[in-house]
Amino acid sequence: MNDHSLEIPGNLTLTAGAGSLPKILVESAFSRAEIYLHGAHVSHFQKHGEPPLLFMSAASEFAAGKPIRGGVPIIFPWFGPRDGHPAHGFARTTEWELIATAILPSQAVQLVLRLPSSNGYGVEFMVTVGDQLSMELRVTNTSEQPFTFENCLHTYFHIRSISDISITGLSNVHYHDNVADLIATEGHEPIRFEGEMDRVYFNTTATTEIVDPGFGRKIRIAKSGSQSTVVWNPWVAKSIRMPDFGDEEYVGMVCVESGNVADDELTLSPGDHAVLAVILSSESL
Ligand code: TA6
Repeated sequence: MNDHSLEIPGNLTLTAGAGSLPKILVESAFSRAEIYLHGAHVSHFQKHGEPPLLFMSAASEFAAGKPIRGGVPIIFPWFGPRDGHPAHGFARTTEWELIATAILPSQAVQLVLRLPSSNGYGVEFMVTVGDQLSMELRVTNTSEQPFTFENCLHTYFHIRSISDISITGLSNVHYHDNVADLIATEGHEPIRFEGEMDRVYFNTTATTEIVDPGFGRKIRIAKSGSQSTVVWNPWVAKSIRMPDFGDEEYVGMVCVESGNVADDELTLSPGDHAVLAVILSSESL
């Protein structure tokens, strides 16, 4: 367990969460959040008076070596499957260390977690909980060799109904469709869902928005240090195949993920660093 001296009474406390995994509870003037040391995983964020912004599966595991199904999984140092290794890398199933906490002049609560690593790179994750949820994943190459990696904040959003939402901001962007296994270009209309969707949009720094009439809100996903946006909903068949995800839970979630994956992978020279930043905000429709 981390040093309780980093706690901020009334704003940031360490407790035992699901599966007795160490969890950080954050209360800001605007919102509340929960972050597990397991995977430095933001599992909850909710502005006062709004529905939760993030989806969390009721069937999620909370156990050593297992990814949490929902919230914001940190995908590093690779995205997707890799023979003989866990899909989406090991950062999300590693126990991170809480190394700093602060209350900002804006009254937002900020915390920094570090990935214990001696593999020639340093990884820190800064979370700022206020009226918005800001996250920054900083990777530094501490070795003498170039370091190539993928990263992604694989965010699960809480929505009222997948059939009613639309996503804007990706018009005319090329993407790889992992369902149909083809390359295509997004049209001009907002993205809507009628089945499983698993698309990796390339070369895009665009801010995207989820328009959710069911909850009467628009969620904005602004990013920097990211060339890829992934849009995913498992729909029925894949939901049934996922043991840590309810068969019907696909209705109330959508993933809009920000990172650098596949052809957008990053290579750092010795001593260089890269910061992937995402700012999540919401407003009434
Ligand atoms: O982000 C889309 C994706 O790569 C999908 O293909 C699906 O596998 C999803 O991630 C979840 O992956 P996980 O390893 O968390 O089950």
